[in-house]
Amino acid sequence: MKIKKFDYEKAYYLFKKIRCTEEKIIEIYESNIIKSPVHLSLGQESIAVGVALASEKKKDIVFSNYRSHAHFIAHGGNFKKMWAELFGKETGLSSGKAGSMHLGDLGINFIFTSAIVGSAISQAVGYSLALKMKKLNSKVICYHGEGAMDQGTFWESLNFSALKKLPILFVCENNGLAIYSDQRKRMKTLDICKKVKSFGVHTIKIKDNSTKNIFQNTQKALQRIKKNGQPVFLEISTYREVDHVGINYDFALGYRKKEKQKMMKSLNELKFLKQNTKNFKQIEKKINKEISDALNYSLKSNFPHKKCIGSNVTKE
Ligand SMILES: Cc1ncc(C[n+]2csc(CCOP(=O)(O)OP(=O)(O)O)c2C)c(N)n1
Repeated sequence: MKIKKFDYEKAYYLFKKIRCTEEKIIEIYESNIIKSPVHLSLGQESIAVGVALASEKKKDIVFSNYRSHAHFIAHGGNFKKMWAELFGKETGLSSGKAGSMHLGDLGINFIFTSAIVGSAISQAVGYSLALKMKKLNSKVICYHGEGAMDQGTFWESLNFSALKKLPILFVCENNGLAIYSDQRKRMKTLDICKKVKSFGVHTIKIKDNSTKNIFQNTQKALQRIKKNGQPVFLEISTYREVDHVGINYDFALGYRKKEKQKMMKSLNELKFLKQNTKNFKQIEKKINKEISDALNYSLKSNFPHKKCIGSNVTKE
């Protein structure tokens, strides 16, 4: 695996594209043009960007979950088709029948996601077993929340990956919340890495929101996997800015306080990346064009014909 240098321009481009995409979703959501619930990644972008930049595009296999816009964009999924999928159009990733919670693009090995918490973890481990058995020189990257670790399947899968020495990177995005339930109300032991280590898996914990730090640690983790073919677990502390599902702030619900410093983390990181990017104006222009092209494409596309509902047929 070639050692890569952190590329500020690429990081700014991806980070800004994720934020602009989700801000556009918020802007138009009330018009009902988006046909599915959305789980936004605002606040968590640095993880997707750092991990994706360190990964080997089209070689690594990516498993994500219903909160996948950031992962999908950072790993280079088909952007127009993603938008068309949100609009429920036949040109979408799943012909408009799956929506935001089920994104996927096999062209970049981004496996279709699911709303069932933790379901992708055992699939990801299974995929890494197949890679090993077929002696394919590739790795699996599996994004999940700390809430998914409340599922037994996580621990069974982790144990199996350690036992069989599988080439898989677990990326735990720890935002401390499972819907409205705080990690402290769900776990007796909060030290996630300590628990994972006891299964014989190497762990790396990242507490800050630095895209560069996440990139460097992911690169280290992937090199380690490549060298000794054993799983690595990355836990990254992060912050979810808006409601679990939907576009609104949820502080009025009273289960968490609005913490200004945490709310600003992502925007401060974006500012930092911009300060280190010479061509930021060109990049912003490019992103605006990509978004307006994707919106036009999706608006002009047709809804799937009703004969196609409930079948694999995508065209009438
Ligand atoms: C098997 C299953 N149990 C419960 C749910 C309801 N549910 C949806 S999201 C969620 C919280 C998951 O939290 P986490 O894994 O930390 O991810 P985050 O939403 O914070 O990104 C739960 C319990 C579900 N979708 N699937």
